Amino acid sequence: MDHSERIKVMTTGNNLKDYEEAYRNFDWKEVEKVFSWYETGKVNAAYEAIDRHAESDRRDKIALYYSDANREEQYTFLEMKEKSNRFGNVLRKLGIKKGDRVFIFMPRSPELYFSFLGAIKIGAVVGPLFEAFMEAAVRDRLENSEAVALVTTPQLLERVPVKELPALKHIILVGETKEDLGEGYIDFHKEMEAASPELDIEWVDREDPMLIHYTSGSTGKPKGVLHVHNAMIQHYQTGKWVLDLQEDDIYWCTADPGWVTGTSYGIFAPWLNGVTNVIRGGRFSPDDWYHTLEKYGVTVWYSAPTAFRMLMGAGEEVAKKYDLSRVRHILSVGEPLNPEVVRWGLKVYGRRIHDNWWMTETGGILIANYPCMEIKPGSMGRPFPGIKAAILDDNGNELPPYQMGNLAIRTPWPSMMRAIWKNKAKYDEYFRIPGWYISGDSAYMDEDGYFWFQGRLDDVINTSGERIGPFEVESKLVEHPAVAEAGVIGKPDPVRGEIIKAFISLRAGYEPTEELKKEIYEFVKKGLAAHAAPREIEFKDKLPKTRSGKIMRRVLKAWELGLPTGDLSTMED
Ligand code: 6R9
Repeated sequence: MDHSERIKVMTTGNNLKDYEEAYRNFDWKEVEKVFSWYETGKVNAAYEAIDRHAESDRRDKIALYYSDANREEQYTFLEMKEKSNRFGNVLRKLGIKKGDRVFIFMPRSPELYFSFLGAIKIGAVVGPLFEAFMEAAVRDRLENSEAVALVTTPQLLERVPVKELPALKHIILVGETKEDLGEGYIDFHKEMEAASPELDIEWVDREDPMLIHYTSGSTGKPKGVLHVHNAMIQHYQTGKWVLDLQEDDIYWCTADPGWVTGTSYGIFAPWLNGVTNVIRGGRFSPDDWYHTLEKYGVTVWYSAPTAFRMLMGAGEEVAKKYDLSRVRHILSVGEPLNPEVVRWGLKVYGRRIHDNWWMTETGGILIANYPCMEIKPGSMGRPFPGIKAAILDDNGNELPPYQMGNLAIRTPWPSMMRAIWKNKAKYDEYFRIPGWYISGDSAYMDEDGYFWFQGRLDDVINTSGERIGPFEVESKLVEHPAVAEAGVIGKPDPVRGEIIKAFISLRAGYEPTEELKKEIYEFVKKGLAAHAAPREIEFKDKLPKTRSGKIMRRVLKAWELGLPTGDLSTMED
């Protein structure tokens, strides 16, 4: 059986054997043959995602349906090619070249996607940032990456401390500005109009950098996870076998490109597969989302447990108001997907929600429930063909079924991160057991080879699918004049997965009042990001600490959950 036939086998029918056969016979090299660069040796992921289709029968096919409260637009593959070409030329005119970091800090809009693709086309390294970030978060990321250009809006510019960022030379503003901002500021629309729709693509090496996503660890500042053009191999194939993308699909991934899901599966997977992609801007509301599904006739829908739980919370009646009959396949990532949500989805949407597992660092889906197999609600599924997953003990020994340990992946795979920006030591930590990538998640495998998530092994908090490093929040908290010390944990929450809870000891002279809690909450919200602000605050006279002075978040968590505190031998008196 050749490779393309196997593709068919994975996506249709309902047969575990299809998966097992694909798993046995799979070879990433076969996937490469889909792309022109297999023959030319010249690669550019944005070319493969857009131009390849614009130069084929798909040229007039809708690539992007964009809408928000004020806009409703559509673009064909040919139009996407020309728009991104124009933006590539805008950057080139500024002298931006291969390897330069170009960051994008703005809400979802067609301009965001033109910028993203255009920057990649000239070989720049793109860094997308959530619009929710406040000044400190923006500064850390632009500083660490030494970004030379930033695409943003006049409104968000207030949160960019331009004077503190010597490397940042160009700011491209999308939207009207009241006054002329002077040197270094460029008007996006004016420049786009003046630019040519033809572009000499920067052909790069498959291992050349393409994308940085910042993500949180348990200590220190956020880490810049670097991905290369080669990742598209994985985006393409997981798009076929996990998202089940087919020619006539209307696909909607609800994630923002500030999150890796919004790039790997909000940009690359659908477009590499030549599929029509829906982008809905604005905030979540059940009516808005169901309306979006109905209006575009979405067939494949990729979202996250938090959203599904909120939809469940809104009730069946809301869903019943809309025609969701076109939806064929539903997927979820980001946190554990509760079996209850899967059952509810089956009842209300008539479809099972397919959970899958991966991380910013892995670049693409590694473990999934496939459309060709029965899913086990509560399980993340089985490894993607070409991927070996295992549960290891701390010495790197593979553990038998049902034993909990480190969820690990055999290295390498196409979309694996290639570096943590300017932090080799952090990068190496993931690969401390030779031949393996250590995820930081704990899990077990059952006798059928399905993986079951158990928890994070570090203190990283997962609130509404977003990774928050407790250290970043604690650092912000102690900037508040009333806060002496702070320890931050994730507290289980039925809708958000976890919420951020802060334990705070106050400086002398401050009273532990409700007003102060509100004030501290607002302080973090304004200084860092709304999603990083502690929804719960508890004042303590003293925080549990190790003798070396580290706040013992594990003890705070045990207190919170009423669990035994475990080994306290390292705790100070
Ligand atoms: C894509 C993405 C990664 C962390 C990961 C794990 C958690 C992701 C999950 C899941 C349980 C799933 N996670 N998928 N936990 N079941 N299906 O989410 O990337 O933001 O880097 O988060 O999210 O803890 O280690 P990222």
